[in-house]
Amino acid sequence: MKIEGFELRRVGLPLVSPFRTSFSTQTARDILLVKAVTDGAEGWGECVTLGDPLYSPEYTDGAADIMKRYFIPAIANVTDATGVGHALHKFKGHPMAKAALESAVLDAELRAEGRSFGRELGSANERVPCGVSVGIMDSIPELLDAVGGYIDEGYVRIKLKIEPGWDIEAVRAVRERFGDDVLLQVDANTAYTLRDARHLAKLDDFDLLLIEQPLEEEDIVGHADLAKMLKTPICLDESVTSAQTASAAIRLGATSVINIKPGRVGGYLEARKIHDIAVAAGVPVWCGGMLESGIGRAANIALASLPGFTLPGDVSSSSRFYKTDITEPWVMEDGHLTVPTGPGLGVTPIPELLEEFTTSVEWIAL
Ligand code: OSB
Ligand code: MG
Repeated sequence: MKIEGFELRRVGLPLVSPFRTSFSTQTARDILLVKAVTDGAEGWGECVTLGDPLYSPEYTDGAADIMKRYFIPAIANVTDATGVGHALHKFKGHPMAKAALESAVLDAELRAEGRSFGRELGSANERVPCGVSVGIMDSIPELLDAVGGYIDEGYVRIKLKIEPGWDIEAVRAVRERFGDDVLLQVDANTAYTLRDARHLAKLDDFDLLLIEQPLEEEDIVGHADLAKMLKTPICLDESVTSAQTASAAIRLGATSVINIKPGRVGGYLEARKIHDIAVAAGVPVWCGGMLESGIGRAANIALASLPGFTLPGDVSSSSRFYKTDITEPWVMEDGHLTVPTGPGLGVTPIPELLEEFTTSVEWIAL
């Protein structure tokens, strides 16, 4: 396969409601879409960076810059998706930018060969269960309304974003209203320190599936210490940036569940590696999300259908975040989404919608 060039396109999508986490409040998504044009087929990748470096060090303008300045020139002679990772390995960091390019090339390769993402990655299920990530709200009644709405829609697992001042009482209120059968977990996005261990141990009363990333990204040993003080299982998100850090975190006892986000670890091929390592270690995994459009969502659904993904992921309907998606919308049925089986991602942007939401386009010829 010969790569002829890449189109970098920015797409602005308003969110259906503000999404507040311990690190920011988002009201819209400024998506960087990558299209690989090859002599075989075209392929799509979604760069999952946020606009500001508040979740991880990457941010969208920086990702576009490094793609143009370093990554795209470095993959000019690459002939398949595995070659992308090899050619970019020497460059430090920027996993989300690397992942977007690799995904676009992988999609082009698979479309040209008529194979699906799911088949390529090792899909074991035709459908995946859907979880939903619920932002921090202004009040408990507002939270209960939101959670009730998601449960009515059929989501099989609820994740509450937490931060100091919005944690124990929020969880207690949701348990009291919706009962003990709801699969419930929390995500702190690094908002606590080890000094909060006794406070966080109060979550042990609520039979949570897990607490996601309570401490700082670099603090693997702190998470291992915290794990000894909590009954609630610890699940790392931000800290797991590669198969290597995943192995280290498992070995140190810092994580007993892993959130696999393909962008955060440099792509779907590295994500599969982490899945394989976790399965070998008996560690359950689930697929994280980054408010993806229909493009990134398609790939995540395929990944989430691998056998080790035994917990519901942050894999939701398009309508969770967007009134209008740029692909055919992903619609949950009976709490599940169906894994796409068409060539590559199995979906493409709808040209009129893509046009409508595009804010800029650049073509980089190779
Ligand atoms: O920590 O999982 C996270 C969104 C942006 C950045 C970080 C996170 C999230 C989510 C949303 O929780 C998950 C989704 O896309 O459904
Ligand atoms: Mg998280």
